Amino acid sequence: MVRLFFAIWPPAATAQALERWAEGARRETGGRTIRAAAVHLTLAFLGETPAQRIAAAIGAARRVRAVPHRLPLEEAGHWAHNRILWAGPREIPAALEALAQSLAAELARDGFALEQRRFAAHVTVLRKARAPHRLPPLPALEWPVEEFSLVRSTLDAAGSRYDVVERFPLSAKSGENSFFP
Ligand code: 2AM
Repeated sequence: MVRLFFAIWPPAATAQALERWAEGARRETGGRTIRAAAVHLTLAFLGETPAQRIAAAIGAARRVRAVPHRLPLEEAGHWAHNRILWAGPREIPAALEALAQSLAAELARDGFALEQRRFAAHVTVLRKARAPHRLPPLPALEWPVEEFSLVRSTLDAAGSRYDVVERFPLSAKSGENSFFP
């Protein structure tokens, strides 16, 4: 069995800025900041999956049709139920919602049982966080979404390690980004 999920990864500078911001917020919340290399936004969580199903997950993801877009991160918050501090968009961009929906539909067609709860686009930056009284303002963050990835998560002494199994580029709508002289 392997622990799998689909996610998008931010540019390194954005991930580093989020880690720095979380270090500041940690004075309020305690807990453990997510290191920059591990910062991501989960699109679909498969959980423990038989290794022989990896090919089916890749096949489903290759059928996804979604367009590149930008992901604004304008808001931060704390969830009491899982004690995470997160950053996310004020409103989920339509293209991101469409990407998550298309992926969920293609996975369902291949028999992957995903949770039915609504997609809550968020980036976890701190775990085991107390509710903050006040958070430092988020910096300006650039996140062009041009691909998504199937990722394997392995638990070790240092926490979760993430390894990209396969990447799936998003392609612009036909005609939009093409030029034939
Ligand atoms: P979290 O950051 O909100 O905890 C790898 O574990 C990724 O999968 C994390 O982004 C984590 O979200 C997400 N994840 C873990 N368990 C999940 C679940 N049961 N449903 C949806 N996402 C989950």
